[in-house]
Order: sequence, then structure tokens, then C-alpha cells
Amino acid sequence: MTKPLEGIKILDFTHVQAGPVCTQLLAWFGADVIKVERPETGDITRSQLRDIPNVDSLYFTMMNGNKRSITLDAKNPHGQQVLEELIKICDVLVENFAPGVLDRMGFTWEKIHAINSKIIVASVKGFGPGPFEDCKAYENVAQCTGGAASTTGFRDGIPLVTGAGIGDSGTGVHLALGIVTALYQRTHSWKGQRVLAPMQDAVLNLCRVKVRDQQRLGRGSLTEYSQFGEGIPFLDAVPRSANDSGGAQPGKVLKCKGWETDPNAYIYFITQAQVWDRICKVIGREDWISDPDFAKPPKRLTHLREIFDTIEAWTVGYSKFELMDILNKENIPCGPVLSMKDLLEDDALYATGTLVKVDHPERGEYVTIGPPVKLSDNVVRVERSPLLGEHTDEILTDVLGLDAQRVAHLKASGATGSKAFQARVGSSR
Ligand code: CAO
Repeated sequence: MTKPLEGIKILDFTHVQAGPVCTQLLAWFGADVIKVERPETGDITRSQLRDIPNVDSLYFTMMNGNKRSITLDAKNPHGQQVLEELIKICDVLVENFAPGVLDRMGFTWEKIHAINSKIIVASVKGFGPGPFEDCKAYENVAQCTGGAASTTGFRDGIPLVTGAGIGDSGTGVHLALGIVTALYQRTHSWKGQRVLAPMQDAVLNLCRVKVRDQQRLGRGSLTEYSQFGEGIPFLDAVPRSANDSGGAQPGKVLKCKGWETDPNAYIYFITQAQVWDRICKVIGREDWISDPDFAKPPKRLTHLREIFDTIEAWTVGYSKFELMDILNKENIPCGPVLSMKDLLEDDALYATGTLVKVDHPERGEYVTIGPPVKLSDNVVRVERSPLLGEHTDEILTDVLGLDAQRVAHLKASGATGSKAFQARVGSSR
């Protein structure tokens, strides 16, 4: 069976998280991803947060599966020549360097486009055109500047960043969509284009409901926020709403059996209007079904604290998994707070390929996250990340068709790394 992106060659000039997540997705969908890395160090994450000495970190291995790695010094004239040859034959160049880095390497859009008018150049930057466009950015910078931090946390606490990589991985996913869209457009425009995914914009896009609320705030209180029911006035910006639901169905994180010792013995409980009667019955408060203060959603808004306190007095008698069972039988939407340990022990996630065990020649077996999007005609085989420069020879000879003499000349020039580095790489394989 052919892969959806079979035949597409990606020149992967990405590092850290946002770019690598994007190209890994494309690799799972069948693109040939050639990761260009700086000799000696490679992608900086190879050596960051290592759990095993001298072995590629999980930070790296989990973002770079199904790719090939070539080491190239982009500042060496021979390395630049190889890059030009790769640009000639690739469909997409993806990069997430700091603003201006690619230009300083000598690869401006104009030059890349002149080499290959059909290539798509896709970039992650911290910001789009504007006052911050020259600034570097990391995950939490994006969360703070994209509206996530100011709306996350408790009302009386400081802004919080979330553990989910919405700035990095979130932007990478946005970029992947931009790339496949540009590839599709190229099938009738016959030319490449630039694709830009600024991290601030991606986070703001994910904070869409808060942008909604900012505009609603101009016309009155946000009645579904618990602070409304508690009589606390709103200021001029969307407040942090703790665990309030972002939609019109009030919800809250509630304690479950064992919460005193287990920090994750909690469940998210949604008082969905459609099943209010069932909620009242299951928690033993049938009287609320006809009580004028509780029967209709608008009336309930000023009683949310009492409602959730009462529900919690019931949930605390059961484990989060027992509650999942009881509540789903009644069609009541809820979600147990699953720890990373819970998730990594979940056989169902392995069965669907969302969690995958892969073998690595240096670290042994590790768990990685496979494609979270499943295509019925694309069976993905998740493969380990490449070692630094593992495919340098293969790419020079098989992909670029260079002869042995040219390869030897290139290596002697230091374009793929110093002699000592090449000897180290060679001896470790
Ligand atoms: N050969 C030679 N040089 C190379 C090279 C190669 N193969 N690959 C990278 N380099 C060089 C670059 O040319 C650059 O050198 P100069 O500054 O001298 O031009 C240098 O490596 C560093 O690049 P950088 O500025 O992108 O890296 P940094 O570690 O200083 O910053 C980051 C990292 C992420 C803050 C920055 O790249 C950035 O803001 N990127 C855009 C936003 C983004 O993607 N952030 C998400 C990161 S995930 O948390």
C-alpha cells in the first residue's frame, strides 16, 4: 500500500520541539524526512535532559522517529553546496531557527526559490511580522504571549503555563497542516510558497474560546465562570478560571476516593444540561429536578458552588475509575484525571498505536507517542530516531547520487564533521 505522502522529500532543518514534531508527523504519513544536523552536537535536544549518559535523550528520540540524519556544516562552503543540491531535489524545507539564521547561512527565500521554484519553505517562528518578529521563543514564551498563561490558573494566583506543549507541539501541528495544504495547492499552481506558523498565533488560535470571552466581557459578566456565581466582579480582561469549563456546560475537578494520598484521585465532572435529571438521581438529589433554583441551567449558575460541593460529597466515595463506569452508564460526561503513569500503563493506547514501544541500538526499548491521527489507508510503522549522522553516506550516495570521490572530498573538507567526529561516528556503528 502506498503512503499518503510517499514520494515527498522533506529537508528537515528543525531542532528542539516545534519543528521536529511537525516533520515527524509528515514522516509517519510517508514523507522521506532528511534531518540535517550540525556535526558534533546535532540537534541540541540529543544531549538535553539525558536519562542515560552519552545516549540520545528521550527528548530527542520522541520527536525524531522515522527520519534519516545527515550531518552537514551549513557554514562550510562544501556543506552549503550539498545543501543546495538537497534543496534542488526536495519538496519542502522545514526550519525553526531563530529569525534571520537561515538568511545568515546564505539561504534566503529568494535564493532557495531560485534553486527550486517548486519548493515549499515552512517555518516556525516565535512571532509573525510586528514588534516581536526578531525575538527568539520557547514554549512558555508562546504560552505567555499567546493568551494561555493569563487565562490559566486560579483567580487569586499568578498566571500559569500548562504542561501540554501547546506552543511547541501545537505550532508544529499547525505547520504540518500548512505544509500539506501548500503541497496540495502546488498540484495545480506548480510553484512553491512560504508557510509560516508563528507560535504566538498558534497558541492564540488554541485560546479561541478566551478571545470569545474577551468580547463577551464587553457586554456583561461571564455567567458560566464560577466567579459570577460567587459574586466576584470581573475586571476588564478575561480572568483565570481555574477548572471551570470553557463551554456552556459547567464542570469542575472533583475529589475521588483516595485523594488524601493520591494527587491524581480526581475526576472532571460536567453537569451537562441534557442529563441533569440523571445527575440528580445518581447523586441522590432527586429534589433538585423540580426545585426552581436548580431545575433550569440559568438558575443553577448562582448555585454552582453548592452543586459541585454536593456532587463532590458523593464522588469522594468512589475511585475515579468506578465513577467513570457509573457515570458513563448514565451518559453523564466525565473524565478521570489520569497520571502519566496511568497513561503509560494503558493497554488500549498501545493497541491503537498511540503509544508505541520501539527499540534503540544505544538506549534499548523506549516508549514513544505514535500518530494521534489515524488514516484508515495508512498503517504507520513507528521507527526509532536516527543516530547523529547515521545516514550521511546513504543520503550523499543514494539520494544525491554523489560518487565515492566526491564523498571522500566532502568528508576531507570537514563539511560532514571533523575527522575525529567522523571516526567516532564510524566506530560506534
Ligand atoms: N551547520 C552550521 N550551523 C548551524 C547548523 C548547521 N547544520 N544548524 C544550526 N546552526 C547554527 C545557526 O546557523 C545559528 O548560528 P548563527 O546564530 O551564528 O547564525 C546557530 O546554529 C543557532 O541557531 P538558533 O539561533 O536558531 O538557535 P538557539 O539555540 O540560539 O535558539 C531557539 C533556539 C529555539 C530559541 C530559536 O531557534 C528560535 O527562536 N526558533 C524559532 C522559534 C521556535 O521554533 N521555538 C521553539 C523551540 S522548541 O521549544
